[in-house]
Amino acid sequence: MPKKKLNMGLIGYGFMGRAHSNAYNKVNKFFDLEYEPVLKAVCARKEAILKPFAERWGWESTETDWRRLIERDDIDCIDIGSPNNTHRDIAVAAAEAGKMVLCEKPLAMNAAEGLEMTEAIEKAGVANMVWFNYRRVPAIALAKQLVDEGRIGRVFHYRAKYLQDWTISADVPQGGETLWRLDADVAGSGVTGDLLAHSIDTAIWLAGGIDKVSAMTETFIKERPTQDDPSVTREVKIDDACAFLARFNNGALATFESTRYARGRKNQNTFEINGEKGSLFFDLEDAHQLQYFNHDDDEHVHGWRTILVTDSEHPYMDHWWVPGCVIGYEHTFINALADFLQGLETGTPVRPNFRDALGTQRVCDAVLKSARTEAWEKV
Ligand code: SOE
Repeated sequence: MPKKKLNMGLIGYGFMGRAHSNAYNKVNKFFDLEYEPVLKAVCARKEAILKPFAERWGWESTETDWRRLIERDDIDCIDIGSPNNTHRDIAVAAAEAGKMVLCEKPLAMNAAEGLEMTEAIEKAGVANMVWFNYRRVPAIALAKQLVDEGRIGRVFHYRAKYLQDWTISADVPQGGETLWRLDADVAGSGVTGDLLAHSIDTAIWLAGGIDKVSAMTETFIKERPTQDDPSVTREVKIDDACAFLARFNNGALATFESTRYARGRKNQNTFEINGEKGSLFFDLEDAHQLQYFNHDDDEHVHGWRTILVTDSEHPYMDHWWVPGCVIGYEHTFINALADFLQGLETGTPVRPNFRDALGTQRVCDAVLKSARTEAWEKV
């Protein structure tokens, strides 16, 4: 049967531009889907970088103004892979033009923007998804399955860490094409929006909504040179590190920690959930494994088991290789895209949608507020 074509317009050619372009190229090779994304147009301001990017990834055309991309009748779906301070305007305009919208995380600079975007999307009634790609790590999806099957029972504790080390040197500049994550005017926040948003999205998915938080943040290096002009030094306004306590709506207690100053940690995203009947532990640096403790096991074999999440019975793995052959980071985007396309096919919309991501954004806002007020803040 001929596939239904979905004409994509991607904005951004950075890290996420590559990850998403790769997903568009691969998804129909590994998943049997009614829809097929067509790489219609990619958009970014710098044509000299854009043209070779488009050629490399197979984009049919280019635009240097996102408004023009949205105006085009031959584009069905806008994918926002540009820096955070562009998300709101693009998403609202795309929704008003009746386009489907995919958006990179975090949803917005703050919850007020996120609400505007969510309302525009819901008013337009367009299909949407936010790329919280770690939900599509098979081991994390398996954790969700085990929680939903009741295997760990009532949750008492949730413990999340998201650690990196790439900004320790004071020489790392801020702002500009590749280092906008260090510029609060472009990123909105530091590790809270960039890294903890992932941890919060996963936590809400696995353990339910968060009621209130008590946070502390620190900016270790107070001034940095700017990337575009290293002779100019500016104050750093992002949070380099953040730790917070949280209470879930269901009464569970949680701790979250994130930093870009954990020497030796490159992308260590972990969580442990302790429930009445069992516990789960995951570490993104060992992404193909899920650790599970089952209290119902006979006592003499009690112990943590390590599940190698590569069998065809495991989430997503029937689309990939034979048991024991692991998949990686880029596959999480392909899995997410497949879920989005399947949602169009079945009429059951994919999650996380804009409304879900707004929930995460609200937690981020409460965390940053609590760090300022030094008090517990309701989400
Ligand atoms: C930051 O270094 C970063 O690239 C995040 O922006 C991504 O969301 C995360 O998945 C990997 O780290």
